[in-house]
Amino acid sequence: MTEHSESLSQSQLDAYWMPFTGNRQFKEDPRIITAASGMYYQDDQGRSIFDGLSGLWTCGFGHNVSAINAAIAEQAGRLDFSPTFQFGHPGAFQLAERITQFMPEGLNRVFFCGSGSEAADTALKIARGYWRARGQASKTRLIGRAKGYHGVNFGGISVGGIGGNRASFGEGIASDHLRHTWLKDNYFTPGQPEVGAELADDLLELITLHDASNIAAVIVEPLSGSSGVFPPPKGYLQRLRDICDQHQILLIFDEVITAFGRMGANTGSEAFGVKPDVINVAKQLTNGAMPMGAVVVDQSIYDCFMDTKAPHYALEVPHGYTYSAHPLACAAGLASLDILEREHMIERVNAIAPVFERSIHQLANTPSVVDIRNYGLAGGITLAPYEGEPLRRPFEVAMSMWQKGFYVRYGGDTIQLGLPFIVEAPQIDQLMNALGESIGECA
Ligand code: PXG
Ligand code: PLP
Repeated sequence: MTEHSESLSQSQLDAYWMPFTGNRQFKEDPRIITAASGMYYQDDQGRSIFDGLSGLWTCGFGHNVSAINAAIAEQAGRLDFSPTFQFGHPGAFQLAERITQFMPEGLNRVFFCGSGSEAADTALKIARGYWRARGQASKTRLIGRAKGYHGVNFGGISVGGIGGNRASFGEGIASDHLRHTWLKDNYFTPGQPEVGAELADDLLELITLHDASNIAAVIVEPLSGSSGVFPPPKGYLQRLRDICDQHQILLIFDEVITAFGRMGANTGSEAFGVKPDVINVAKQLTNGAMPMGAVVVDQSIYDCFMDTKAPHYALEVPHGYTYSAHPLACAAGLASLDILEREHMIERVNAIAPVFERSIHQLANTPSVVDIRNYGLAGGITLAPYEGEPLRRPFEVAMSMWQKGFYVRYGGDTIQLGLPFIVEAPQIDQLMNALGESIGECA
């Protein structure tokens, strides 16, 4: 029996409650991926499908990277699991130091977790704990931004700014939101938009409302990914940084999508030239081969926790996950960061990003395209809603693309593209031609 002829029973299909999926539609018409290599998946019909989102923004180097697989296998044969509460294994320390080599100067202490959502809640707790350790326990308020995505845990959805992810779940953590930066004046701007830096002044209004003595941190994605790829307006992030500095508010960059190459730089911080106090990473850290997230903090934050009068054996922060710094994830992370460097992945992104930019913006005149945005190897296309059914068109476009042999992400009113770092011009052409056709079909 070939691998792609294996079929799933109805009761197997029924048993799995799929994440962020229309389960009823999926189970009527399953899309089953059985294998992957390089930039292509194989489905259970034996078709080859181009990976237009690098997994879920995870697999920039392509799939089944032999050096990563070998590192995981080697680690599994030596130390499969090890408790990381009160004990350590070498890979955790090695990966922590390795990560800091990709971070801005001073961000050199790393707390591990299992995902981007855990990174968000970890960073928010660190921010509150930091001010408490500094004797400013009233600084608890957390500020996010509209259209922000910080995962799905309670902290993350509270600061997150995607209504659909929060509205069903009742009270969260007290938080406020800056306005998003998606302005009509900027529609169809390649790269960073010119207009909108002044939107950072929303933070000043929130400071007037709450007083800085009650605000712990602002968390933003330097480029909002999940809600549709929104690069920051020129000057916007610097303005946020300046206001945070003036008012002693921590600035957290959620770089779960932007770190480790997708922006054509080590981080979004580097790409956009603004240094936060905390950077969250996940996804590309292991090229998606193992689940892992991390929160990287400025040394002054770590030092503040260590500067305590509590006994030296006491916990400085009562926080951590069973799978924090899992040995297999650490092995995958070390192998991935080696590849990022050795195979000049960031240079590759920078070389191909202009081709991607030209190509995606050629869809501008396609009917029902409202806006197109891009930066590095991330792209977002907003589509006009069908009357009364705002979410249907992107879904139909993505399904049409799947039929044509391309995986693209749809969410809300947008189609998102996150091409593998190893993509070349012919694949970009094929993808955009197919996408133009699919959008046309759903007009
Ligand atoms: N922060 C950011 C900025 C993210 O992009 C998370 C946190 C949460 O990470 P986890 O590992 O808990 O999922 C993310 C994840 C999409 C898409 O299609 C984006 C994400 C996840 C799945 C799909 O844009 N972002
Ligand atoms: N729930 C229970 C009952 C547990 O024992 C634990 C961990 O020991 C957790 C939740 C947390 O799990 P994790 O550390 O994987 O986040």
